[in-house]
Amino acid sequence: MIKAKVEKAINEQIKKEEYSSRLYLQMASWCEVNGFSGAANFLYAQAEEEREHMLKFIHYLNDRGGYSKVVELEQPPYEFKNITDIFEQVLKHEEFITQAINEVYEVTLNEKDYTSGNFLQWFINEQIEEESTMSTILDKIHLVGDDKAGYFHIDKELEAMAAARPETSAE
Ligand code: OFO
Repeated sequence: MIKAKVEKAINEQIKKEEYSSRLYLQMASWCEVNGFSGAANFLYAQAEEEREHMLKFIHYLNDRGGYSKVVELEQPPYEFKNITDIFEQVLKHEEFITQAINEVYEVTLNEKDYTSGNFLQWFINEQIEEESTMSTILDKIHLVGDDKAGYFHIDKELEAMAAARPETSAE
């Protein structure tokens, strides 16, 4: 049976992963209506991936004898200045998620729940990758220029990145 503190921490993380999914979904919708189909595809796929992360936590907690709960979520922002603004917010959010996962990991160590700690390793590695992807995208945006021509190029790049995305391994 999973310890109460670990169960609580994982339930809080389930909420954060679901929020991430909704945040990226909202951003994808903004990109879609503003003519950035590549960025939209990339963010729709990212929203899907976050949902997979949420499910991974849900199944794990239930399998360990806990009970996963889905709770009310706050409304994500829906007004954005431009693509730069969106990806700056994505990177900031991913940094927040990394911190949150580290905190869950700390709870597992304090509770001597090494199985859950081991489970969390996958997410720790995943966060390295996600932060690096988002900061590379931001670097490219700054490189091509934060103007219409630059956004046109970056949208093409994001289209290619969305098409080349590996299938999510968060089963
Ligand atoms: Fe973007 O990360 Fe989930 O965990």
